[in-house]
Amino acid sequence: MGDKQRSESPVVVVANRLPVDQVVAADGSVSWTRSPGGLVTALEPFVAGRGGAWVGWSGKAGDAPEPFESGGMHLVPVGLSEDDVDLYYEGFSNASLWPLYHDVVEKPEYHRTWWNAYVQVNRRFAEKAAEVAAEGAIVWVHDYQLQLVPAMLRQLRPDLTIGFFLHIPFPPYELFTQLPWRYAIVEGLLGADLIGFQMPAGASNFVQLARRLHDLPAKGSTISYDGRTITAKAFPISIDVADFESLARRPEVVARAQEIRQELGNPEKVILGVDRLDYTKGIAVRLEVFLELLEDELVEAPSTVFVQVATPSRERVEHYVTMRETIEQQVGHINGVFGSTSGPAVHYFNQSMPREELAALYRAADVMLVTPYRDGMNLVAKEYVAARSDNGGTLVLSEFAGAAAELKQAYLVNPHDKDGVKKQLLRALRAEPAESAKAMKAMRRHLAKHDLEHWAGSFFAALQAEAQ
Ligand code: ADQ
Repeated sequence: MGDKQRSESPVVVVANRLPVDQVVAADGSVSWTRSPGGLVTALEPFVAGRGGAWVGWSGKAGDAPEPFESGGMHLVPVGLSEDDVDLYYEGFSNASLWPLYHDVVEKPEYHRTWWNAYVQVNRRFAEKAAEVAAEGAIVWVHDYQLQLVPAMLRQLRPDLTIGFFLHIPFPPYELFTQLPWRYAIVEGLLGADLIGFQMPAGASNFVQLARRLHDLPAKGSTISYDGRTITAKAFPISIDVADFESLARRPEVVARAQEIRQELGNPEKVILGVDRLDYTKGIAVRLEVFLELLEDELVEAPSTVFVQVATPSRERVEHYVTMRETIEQQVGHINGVFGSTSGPAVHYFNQSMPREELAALYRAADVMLVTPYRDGMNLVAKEYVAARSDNGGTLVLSEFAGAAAELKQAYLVNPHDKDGVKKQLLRALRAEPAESAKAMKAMRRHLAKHDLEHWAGSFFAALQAEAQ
């Protein structure tokens, strides 16, 4: 079985999650539906139809289901126990690494039990990948949950070409070195031939670490280690621009956008926020700024409304529970003071929404507020621009989101500077349509060329070049 699988997969993706969600019916039968995420769309063409495999967790604790075929891909589940989910996923990945890599916006916790689980689970992923990869295969490992996999995999299978992409920021030396297991993480990543980051700063932070922490010779974007040359480079991720744009152009989506404005009471201005409910996203600062603008009578409700959609996320991690309470209190306060019988000032939805509804919201919004304290890229900003084929709307964007390096015509803000955010939000609300259309057009031109296919294609090409 192992040998048969081995010869079958010349391309292997390794990610925390499989590209499908498990659905258990009332009668206990199990089926799988394709997950809506963009990553699947981006990687599918490189994996499907070539006998490619995808190694990942099903999203449910328990034994790993048997490997199966789906969408032309060989899917290889990795099992996580309840404890693994607690310690490896919610613990080390989401309560140690996530805050550390996002500028310690919240204080990271370091626990040896979490780390031990991280090592064990990473080994499990590496072993599965080693089983399914063909001789000389290309393996692409994803994200902060699996940073030890490259070195573990190389040890098991030195014949492979290994790429790694980090979807979140990579912190500077001064922050990273807090980590009690800093050497092991850097060594884990150095198992790859190519390490991709969202931003050039992440790549250079990593090269600096290799040099300063491990005393390795490094020049530009390359590091010499263990008789190999490793490249650390930026590959800014994007979205399927054409697909999102055509969704947003559908007559029913355009009609829904109008309907949304009606349902909101035909306000003059609609401000929109769309995020995973995460403390890195700066949702609270938006609410504070909106409250101050109302108090200062610089905006008025309900002629101006703020719609915030926040998908529930990591609900068992403590920081997320307290943050949600804070946000809900803020919304309650603003609506208590500034709401009226004709409607609230803030429309808050703690829900996930279908893509069609998101696209309609983007088209209904005059101002899109994207204010993360730190964000690898932020795809919401790119989705907003892709949705605005009418060249309408304005984007207020944190300079600490990776997207700010590309969407330069946005109203850029420092989310730590409330006066600055207030000023830019007001400018965006009062922008001349001709001026904002010009900015939107320029951002759309950039995105048209830098889409998801461009991202995945350039990473694969660079990885294939390493294989030669
Ligand atoms: P995230 O932190 O999850 O991603 P982001 O890039 O904004 O952040 O992607 C969020 C996705 O979820 C978007 O596609 C958005 O449409 C969707 N979404 C958000 N709220 C939703 C809702 N209420 N209902 C339905 N869908 C919703 C991580 C990194 C980012 C990086 C990406 C990709 O933190 O910096 O851009 O990976 O690499």
